[in-house]
Amino acid sequence: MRTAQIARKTNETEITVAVNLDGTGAHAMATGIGFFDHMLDQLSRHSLIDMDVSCKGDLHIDFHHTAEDVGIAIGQAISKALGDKKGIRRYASCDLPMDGTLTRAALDVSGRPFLVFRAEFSRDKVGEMDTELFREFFQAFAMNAGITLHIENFYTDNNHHLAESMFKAVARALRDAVEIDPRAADRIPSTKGTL
Ligand SMILES: [Mn+2]
Repeated sequence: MRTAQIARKTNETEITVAVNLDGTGAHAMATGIGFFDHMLDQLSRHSLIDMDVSCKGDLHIDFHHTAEDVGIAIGQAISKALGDKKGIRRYASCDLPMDGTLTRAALDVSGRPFLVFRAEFSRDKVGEMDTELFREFFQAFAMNAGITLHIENFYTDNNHHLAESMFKAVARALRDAVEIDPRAADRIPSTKGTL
């Protein structure tokens, strides 16, 4: 079973995450930030990775610690569930349109964490959430999942759709990249023999 659970507690946040890579996209999100929950719903739903995420964070300060630490914990859970990465497709990308917005996510489940993030919001917040925190989330996620992740927005006419297109594009690419390739199910997808 490609599943994992993470419990992470600091003076700033207390988080539990459970994932099943071979799920159906069943999820329960409780970060205390409505818009963030809405985005994480997309991440699970469109990756078909079951995700339970609970975070009690210091939201009275601001949303930074919660966004970053949830990214850390989800990344750790996915890395743990992947194990030795045997049989995965490894590379995937998705161009994701939402009305007048188009965003690409391309990723390599390589064990080499890296983030390229090219997107500019024209508002400081969507819902209650600071738009600068989406980069923080994906940075923490990529570093802890061990994924090379490129997110690029080509154009947008709506900040809600801009954020949502990122999460959906990453989700869809993640689904393809972590899926077992039946033609190579017993192999680790690297000529080095390890990822
Ligand atoms: Mn929406």
